[in-house]
Formats: sequence, C-alpha cells, structure tokens
Amino acid sequence: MIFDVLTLFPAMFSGPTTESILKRAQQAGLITIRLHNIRDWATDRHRTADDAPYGGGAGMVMKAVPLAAAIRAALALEPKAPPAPVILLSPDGTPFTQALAHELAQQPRLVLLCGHYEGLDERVREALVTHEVSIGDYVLTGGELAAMVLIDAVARLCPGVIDAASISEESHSDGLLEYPHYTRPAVWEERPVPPVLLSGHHGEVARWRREERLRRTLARRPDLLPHAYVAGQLSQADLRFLAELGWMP
Ligand code: 6GU
Repeated sequence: MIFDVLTLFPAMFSGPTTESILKRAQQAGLITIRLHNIRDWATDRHRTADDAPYGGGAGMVMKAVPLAAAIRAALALEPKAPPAPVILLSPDGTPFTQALAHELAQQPRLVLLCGHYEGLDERVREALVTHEVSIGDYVLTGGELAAMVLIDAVARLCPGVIDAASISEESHSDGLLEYPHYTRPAVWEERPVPPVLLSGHHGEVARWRREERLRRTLARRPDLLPHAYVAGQLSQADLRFLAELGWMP
C-alpha cells in the first residue's frame, strides 16, 4: 500500500510514521509513505499556499492552483495504475470507522490531502477530491493528525503488517469491544486473574471472552449492539446472554 500525503507541514509526520509498527512495515516494504509539501507547487516568490476568502470573513483558504498542481503531480506518480482515491481529511467528511479502514486497505494507493486554515477552495474539492473523511466530531488545527490516524488504522490491516489473529478479535472488528486481558502474576495487589483463564479449558475460555465482550459492549457502547445484530454478528447464544443482561434487539 502506498500513501501519498499532501501537506503544508511534512515534519509533523515524523514520529508517528517513523516509529514502531509503521517503521517496521516500511522497512519490510509492506507500506510506503511519501510526503509531499504543497508549498513546493506554489509559483510565487513567497511560496504562498493560502489567501483571504472571497466575500470576506475570518481565516484563510488554501489556494486552488498549488493544491491542484500538488494533487495532479501525486496522481501522476503511478501513471499505469487506475487513478488513486484522493481523500481530503476534513471535519466535514464522513466519519472514519473500522469498516472504512478495511475498505481503504483494499486499495493499492491512497492520496491523502491534509486540509488547513479555514478550508480549501471549493473548486478543488469538486474537481479532484473523491472522498472526504473526518476522524470525529471535534476540530483539529489541520488534517495532519487525522491523516496519521487514517494511515495507522489502514496500514495495520495491510497483509503482513501485524499478526492476522490480533485483527479478528480486536475491538470493532465484528462490532463488539474487546475482552479484558491478563498476564502474570496470577494475583496482583490482591486482585486475582479470573480463574477460568487458568483452567486450561479452551472452550470455557472462549465462552468467557465472548461474554465479556458482550457485557462490555452493553455497558460502554450499547449503541454498537443494534449494528452488530443487523450485521448478523450475534449468535443465538449471544442473544440469550444479552437477554439475561436485559438487552433485546
Ligand atoms: Cl480530518 N480535520 C480537522 N481539521 N479536524 C478534524 C478532522 C479532520 N476530523 C475531526 N476533526
């Protein structure tokens, strides 16, 4: 998977994309992150990338000409492949979810455009942006942190980046939260590990973990349960257990 990131602040990406799993994934050639400074496509002496809005008002707007040139240059980097999705990170976008991360992980390449200032010239959005994504209902100073969140969530779903087993049971993978984890010691500050986990009964461990996932999801994110139900993720045993806890579809 190739991520082409268009940003006014490429230095923001060091750290999140140069450590830990993303570092290893790049070293292993599983993902490529290419940073492009939008200012490099500005044509004036001061390398201006923003300007005052027509009609007046607060803030600045990202200029169409350098932005469009940057996007087109990124698209031209892989001329033989079908055009990559151009994803604008903006608080006006569709909410980023694990399901969208899985969808995007199917693509060979993503072009990520980090919005800044009050926004970008609407004509660039109309002409060149194919998707618009927000990472939550709050406002960031720019799209960079959102792009890093998206890259992190999508990259770990690319084959080989992390152990496939860790993806299948994690939070949100099938619409439920994760079960609690324990490791040695068996008793810590008078708190014992749940005995079933020391029992060696794999079937009972699996059942306990499933019930903990259901219990947790009901307690913390009851909004997720109707979606899991409609998606066919809840077995008859799951529904019986949830009914004992007072939840009905
Ligand atoms: Cl993608 N950008 C900005 N600036 N703020 C956000 C966001 C994106 N997602 C949530 N808040």
